[in-house]
Amino acid sequence: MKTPHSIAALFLLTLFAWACKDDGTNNPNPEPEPEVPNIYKACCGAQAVEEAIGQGHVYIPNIFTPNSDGINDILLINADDKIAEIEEWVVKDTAGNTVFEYYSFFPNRFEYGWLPDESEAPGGLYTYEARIKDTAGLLKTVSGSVCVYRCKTATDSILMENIARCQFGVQHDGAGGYDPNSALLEPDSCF
Ligand SMILES: [Ca+2]
Repeated sequence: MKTPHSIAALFLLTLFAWACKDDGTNNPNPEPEPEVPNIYKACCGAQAVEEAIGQGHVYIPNIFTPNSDGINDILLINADDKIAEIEEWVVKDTAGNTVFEYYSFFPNRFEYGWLPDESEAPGGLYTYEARIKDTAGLLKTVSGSVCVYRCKTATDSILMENIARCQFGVQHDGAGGYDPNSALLEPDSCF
């Protein structure tokens, strides 16, 4: 025969078992959340290209921000006046797909730069090769990497692990080089 004490104990045991049943919230070994890949992780990990070609010099930034705010929107091959022509410029994504190519054009011209929309080039790292000719006819191939950074939110900048190493188009010194003292001009809402 059950005593009032044993009934109370049974009630408490039942209550405990009910509270401890697996409802998905108290699993001691939950599945880890799938990690969202950091598309900007490798950005600015390598320096911008600053290269002498014969008597000429070129500067190609390692980041640009094609969000149509007028600041660092277009990737250009910047050069001094001893560079005559870019014979070929090919940009690829990390899978090796060509996303942009242009042939036989002058440096420093916005109309010959790369301004990709998001379907063409989502945010992330890209590589390129450019065959560049100086005014004496010397040809040299330069290669480098560049980050497409879309400035969607200020928190994107948290993903930019190498942000201090980013070198922007507006920091071209006007003679095929990088000027670390010039302002990058990007708004605080972006970085
Ligand atoms: Ca921009």
